[in-house]
Amino acid sequence: MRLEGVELITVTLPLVSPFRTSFGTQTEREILLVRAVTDVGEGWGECATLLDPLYSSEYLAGVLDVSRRYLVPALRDLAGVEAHRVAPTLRRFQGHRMAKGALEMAVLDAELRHRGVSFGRELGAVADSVACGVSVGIMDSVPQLLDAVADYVDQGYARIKLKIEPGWDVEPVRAVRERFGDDLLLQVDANTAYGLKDAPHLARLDPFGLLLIEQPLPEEDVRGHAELQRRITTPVCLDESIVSARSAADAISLGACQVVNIKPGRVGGYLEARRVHDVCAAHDIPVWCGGMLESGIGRAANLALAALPNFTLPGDTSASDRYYRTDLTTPFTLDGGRMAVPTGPGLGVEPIPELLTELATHREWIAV
Ligand code: OSB
Ligand code: MG
Repeated sequence: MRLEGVELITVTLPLVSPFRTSFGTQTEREILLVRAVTDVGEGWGECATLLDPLYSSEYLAGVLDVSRRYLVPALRDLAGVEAHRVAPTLRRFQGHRMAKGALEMAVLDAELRHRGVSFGRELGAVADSVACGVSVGIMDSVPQLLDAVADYVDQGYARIKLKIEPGWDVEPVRAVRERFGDDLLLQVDANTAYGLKDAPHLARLDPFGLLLIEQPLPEEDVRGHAELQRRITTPVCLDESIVSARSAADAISLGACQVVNIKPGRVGGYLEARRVHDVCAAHDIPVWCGGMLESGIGRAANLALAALPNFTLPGDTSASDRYYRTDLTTPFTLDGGRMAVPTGPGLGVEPIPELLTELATHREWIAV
């Protein structure tokens, strides 16, 4: 397969409601799509990066810069481009996993479409649908939160994740438990907002029977998570700290997590995400698929990944209408709390061309 060039396309989509986390409030999503053009056809990727470096060190303008300056040119050295050669070829450039992952995804999509194989089949999916959860942002008041959760529960979401931060943790969790009962699958995500000094406070979440607490401490504080886990009974789950299969193995060996959130962009792509899955499975550590407010392009691939056998907890793979009034693909919908894994070649979906023409804020062709 020969790579002829890559188009980087940005699209700004308004979110149906503001999404507040401990690191900021988003009212829209600047989506970066990658279109790989090869001699055997096209493929699509979606980059996980946010606009600003608040969740990870990557940011949209940085991804565009490193892609045009280093990553895409490096793929010129490949005689034949194959998805499994992309990560090794880009390895000498440090970091920039989300940028690399999006390129690999686009090349993989092109390759799989050509071979007539779906992402799910290629990655090792064992289910044709997956249970879906939803990530609920920090709200201005508890009544407002309860209304939002009630709406998601009515829609059938199989699990609720509450974003927390100091000042918005025990009370919202208590209120949701009181209103919806102990059977609701419930978990929280702090996005690094606490310190080890907060262990006694976080232990106050213990009585609520949460599935897990996600990334309470800073990204690099893996040992801190291990220490915290000795002081609280809620299982610790890592998100930001897990950047590769190796870092997952290290965190598990240290006792820093009992559960892992796998986001393909954060670990450099779907092929590494599968290795994270395999490492966790070998250690009996359950995983679930995180989300980065993706459009239907990223969602399609995330659903394929979430169908692997060790994805035993519902993920943040929510329906299109939880994020956007108009998705870039045919919308994904919930059916009994589950979503179908796409079965067509490659991702099984593509961006609606007229929507891209109408909504693209930047289009850049990089010839190879
Ligand atoms: O920490 O999981 C996170 C969104 C953006 C950045 C980080 C996170 C999130 C979410 C939303 O929680 C997940 C989704 O529904 O896509
Ligand atoms: Mg998270």
